[in-house]
Amino acid sequence: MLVISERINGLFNSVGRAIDKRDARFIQEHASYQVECGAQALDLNVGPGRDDGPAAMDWLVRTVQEVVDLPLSIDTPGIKTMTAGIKACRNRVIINSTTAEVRKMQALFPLAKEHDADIICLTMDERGVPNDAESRAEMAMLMMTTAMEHEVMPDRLFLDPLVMPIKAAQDQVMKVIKAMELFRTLNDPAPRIVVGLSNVSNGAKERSLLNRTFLGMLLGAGLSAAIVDVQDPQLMDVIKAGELLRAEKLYCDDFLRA
Ligand code: THG
Repeated sequence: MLVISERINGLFNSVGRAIDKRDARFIQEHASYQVECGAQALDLNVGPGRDDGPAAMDWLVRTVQEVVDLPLSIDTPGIKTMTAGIKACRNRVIINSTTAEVRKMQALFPLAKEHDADIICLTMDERGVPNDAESRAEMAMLMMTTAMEHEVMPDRLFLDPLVMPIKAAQDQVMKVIKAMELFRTLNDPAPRIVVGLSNVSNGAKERSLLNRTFLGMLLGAGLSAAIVDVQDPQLMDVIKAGELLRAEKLYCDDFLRA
């Protein structure tokens, strides 16, 4: 499973402040720490509601890639901010993300093609996130076919069924699992699937417990990648155990340290 760190995100106050002050040292230490914790890619998000989005993302990408060689997941809904991030990026790029909105697909699939990037496809459109699994699968299919029209092959996509907070939408949690089952029938080999795991526990108590329990369920349903809190050691242990149970890693008694 591809482990993507969620932590280089302006939503976190310390990171938001560091981006505002262009504090390269803070960001670089924080980014290196994500790698030490086991991150295999870093999600970069400058945070919502800033008027310097493209400049901030350009700076963030340049600053992080001075110390980290991993793929960078450029996380923004803004097409200008996305373009600035991709242009600055010498590491491998994951575009996070397009939606099923025509305007976004027309802008972002050509960028994915041009920069040989992976791209995350959120199963939502201008009307928002559908509240059933079938509509999510329909949108996934639309994004897969539109991507192919732009010569972006299915193996470059990650489908994202959009995890909702259990506190606000408890009935949506199992629909994500259902959507994943449908996604896996859309292509052969099955499309890759990614989630933002911590969404599920947003505003809830016992966040780590909810996150890691849900992660176990998602691993059983065929998850390929996840944006997670790599600074949570118990969560990272669930990933290691899950990789063994899915026979992606060879069993040994010392598997937590191996
Ligand atoms: N899918 C994709 N990308 C995503 C998401 C997704 N990117 C963003 C998000 N969801 C995944 N990343 C996070 C990052 C932080 C939190 C949750 C998901 C989080 N942050 C604290 C909070 O809001 O309570 C921040 C507060 C703090 O601790 O300072 O929970 O679904 N493709």
